[in-house]
Amino acid sequence: MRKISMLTGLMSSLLAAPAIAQDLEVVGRPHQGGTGFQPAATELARDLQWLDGMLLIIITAICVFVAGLMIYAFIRFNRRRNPTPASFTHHTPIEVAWTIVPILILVVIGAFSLPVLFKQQEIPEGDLVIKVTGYQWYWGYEYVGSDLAYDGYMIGAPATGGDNRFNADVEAQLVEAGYTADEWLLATDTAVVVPVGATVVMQVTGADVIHSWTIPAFGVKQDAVPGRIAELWFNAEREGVYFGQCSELCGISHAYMPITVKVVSQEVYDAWFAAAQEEGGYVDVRQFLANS
Ligand SMILES: [Cu+2]
Repeated sequence: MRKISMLTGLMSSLLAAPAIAQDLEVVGRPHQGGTGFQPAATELARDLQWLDGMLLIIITAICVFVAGLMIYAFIRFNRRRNPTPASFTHHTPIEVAWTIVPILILVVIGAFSLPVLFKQQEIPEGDLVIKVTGYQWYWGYEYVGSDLAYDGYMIGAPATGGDNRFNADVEAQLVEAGYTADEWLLATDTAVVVPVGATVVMQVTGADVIHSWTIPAFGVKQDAVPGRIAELWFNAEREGVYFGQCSELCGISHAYMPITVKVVSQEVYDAWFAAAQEEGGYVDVRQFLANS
């Protein structure tokens, strides 16, 4: 009997906190020595990565072909093997071929890349609209249609009591917030929190100079230009933590204004959003789940 109650107790505690943000897997982050893409978490990112792979095949074939022709010419037509060179200057069929073939290659590339570009640039109706403003050197977020607004600073930035350098205190703050020491320069004190499977539209602008908001695993990047609103959209398919960094040189602390996005289940998002609204600002997802 006791065993059963222990089991049910364990079960209910497991069920009560199935998605503690502490357990939110860090999905989108760079890796030491990594050369490939971060795992694609949106259709846009998958499309981009597929296109990259396809282009790599085409350019590799072209490089091999051109290098092969050159090696053949070096060997077949060097002064020793070919002491009296031909003296013609034009060869119409070859000239037509080397004009038409590259055009065809570009048309094929365009036929595959333009739809990918249009998919990024045609902004759908958002289930959630967030305005993001780049400042020297942090990001401000406003959940459009609500009062919820907060800023996101790098953990270790002056606003969090640091001086943009790594030290034991910064490490303690990172661990306290559920990150690891090597996520310094990526982790922020607040995060953009969005539901999984929702179409999120980001309205991107800058307050002082041009910044750029990006999440590589989502396949999105948009310049934040003062006086203009640009939009990007994504629909994250996987719960987790995703990192990005300001991608437009914006001043001395450009390297210290990263971006953190936490993708959570719709239920967690709804509860978090209500709590954050009540609180009048950002609520830490992990602490929120631990306390609820
Ligand atoms: Cu920047």
